[in-house]
Order: sequence, then C-alpha cells, then structure tokens
Amino acid sequence: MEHSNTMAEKGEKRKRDDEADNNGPGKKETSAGGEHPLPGFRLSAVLRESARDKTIFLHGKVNGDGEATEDAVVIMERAPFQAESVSNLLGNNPAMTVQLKNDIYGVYHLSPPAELNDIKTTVIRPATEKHIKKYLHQEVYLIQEKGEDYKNITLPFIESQSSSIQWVYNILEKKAEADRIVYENSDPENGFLLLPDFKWNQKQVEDLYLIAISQKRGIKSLRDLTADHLPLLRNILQEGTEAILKRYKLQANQLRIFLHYQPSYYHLHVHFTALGHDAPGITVERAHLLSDVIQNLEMNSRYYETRTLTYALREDDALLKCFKDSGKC
Ligand code: M7G
Repeated sequence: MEHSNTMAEKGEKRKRDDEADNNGPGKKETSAGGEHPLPGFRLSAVLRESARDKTIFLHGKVNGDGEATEDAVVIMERAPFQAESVSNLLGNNPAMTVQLKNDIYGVYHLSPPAELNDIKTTVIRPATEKHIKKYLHQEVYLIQEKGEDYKNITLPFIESQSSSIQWVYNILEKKAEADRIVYENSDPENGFLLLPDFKWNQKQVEDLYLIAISQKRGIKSLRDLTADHLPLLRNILQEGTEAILKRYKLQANQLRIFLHYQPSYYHLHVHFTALGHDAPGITVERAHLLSDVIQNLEMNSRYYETRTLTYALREDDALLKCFKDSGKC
C-alpha cells in the first residue's frame, strides 16, 4: 500500500509539473521543440485495434518540413485505473447517468474529470514501412533457425537492413530520456542503463516495464552472446533487480526478466516486466528468461551460437522470404 501511495504521489507530482510546464492545465501539450507532435494529422488506416485492451494503432499523414508530408504511426491506449484516484472520484458523489437499472443491478455512465481520462499516445514519426507493418495484423509462421541458418541467412539479412538504433545511442549518450534513468552502471564493457520502457506510463507498478540497455555496442542479440558476456548479464540481473526493489518495491521474484529473439532493435537489451502483467512479447516463441540465458552460457559458451532457435515471423516479413528462398521453410 505504501508503494501505491508513492506511485500516486509521483503521478500527482508529474501532473503538477506538467501543468507548470504548460503554464496551466488548459494549455495544449506539444513536443519539447514547441511544435505539435502531429501537425495536420490525417488518418490513412487503422492498423489494428483491440476493444479488450482498449488500444488502437493508427497510420496517418502529418505535415513535415515545408510542403512535405510524413508518415506517422500513433498508438493510443487507455491508461490503467489507479485505485486511489477512482476511490477519490467515487467518494465525491460524481454525476452518474443511469443506463440500466434492474433489481440490485445498475449500469451507469460516469464522465470522469480530464486527469482520469488519460490516453497514453505514442507517436512514431517519421514512421518507416517497417513500423507501419509491425502493427498491422498478419498471419505468423514459425521458423526453426539453426546456427548455420543464422550465419547464412539471418545475419546477412540483418546487416542489409538500415534499421536505425539511434534512439538507443541517444539514451546511452544522455541525449534523450536522461531524466528517466533509474539506474546506471557506467562500465563500458559490463555496464548498462536501466530506464522505463516507453510502453509504461510509470503510474502504477502493476504493469511495470523497464529495459536495461548494454553500454557496450555491437552485441546484436542472443545469438552473439558467449560466456564472455556473463559478467554483463549477471550485472543486469543482479543490479537491475536491486534497483527495481529500491525504486518500485517489487521483489526479484515478482519480475519477468527476459530477452527477445528476434528483437526489433539489434543492440543488446533486456526487458523487465511485472510478473502479473500480461505484457506483449512474452510468448514462449519470443521471450528467453535472462536467468536461463545465464545458465545456458555457463554450461556452454557456444550455446546461442550453435543451437536451433525457434521464433515466429509475420507473413510480410522479408526475413521469412529469405528463409523460403533458401528452401528452409
Ligand atoms: P525489442 O525486443 O527489440 O522489440 O524491444 P519490441 O519493440 O518488438 O519488443 C525493444 C524495447 O524497447 C521495446 O519494449 C520498446 O517498447 C522499447 N522502446 C523502443 N523505443 C523506440 C524506445 C524509446 O525510444 N525509448 C524507450 N524508453 N523505450 C523504447
């Protein structure tokens, strides 16, 4: 409970800071440069939506520099409830319009104040074709990638892609998100930065989501890991969990700590999520528990270089085409 209060207080403080930054609650929020994040937004397509998750993924056009238009991907998600704020709301006799009343059952419309109606909005702009496809619903197929398939098919494919990881370098160089860093080990070989993933609004620990990013560059994914990386991986596990316990009061055994294979971004990073949170990307064909990764490398330094790794690829994924062209699936 003590922790919920801390989070709620932080949420309140953030709200006050936001209001101060904007010179008042009514002012429109814009990006740091002052420009609106989505100038002149026109919807091109709804990529995906989920009534259950209360999310919608949109592709649209916005005004870029001069006459140019830019593609944008916008992800809108209704924020999870916070017990304290809803209990305050209900305790203040809010206006409730009846929709249905039958015996002991009642359904009402309640229009909450603006601060409880938060829609987390993630903007990717300019969005690449890959971003747009990432959120489009597609059939998926399993790949059984042998060690040699990685060398002959996957690695050349990854190297041919111009997928940018500038956002990762911005974080490592403190050019972006520096104020969000939760923990830092600055050792260039075995150090890392821990910060909230941009999937998490940081308002409640129930859906906690942080990422640890390796200081060392050039470790693309699980496939590159050998016993030489054990000190780095052990630091992430040990110091990452300690930092989360200290800041968010969640114990190590309440966390799911894993790597993705394939990842979307080829710079080594580790995901930390609340165990009770059904986060995207925790399926068995994608998530590899960090503790298992460490044990496997302790047993065999070439484990991830040599073993067959199974993962799913979307129908339109160019890597799937490479596997098909090589007669491997
Ligand atoms: P991944 O395993 O490469 O791919 O994880 P995924 O995105 O398909 O899961 C990258 C992780 O970094 C994801 O959890 C993203 O939500 C997160 N992420 C991506 N970007 C571009 C940013 C960013 O700019 N800031 C932060 N804090 N997190 C990001």
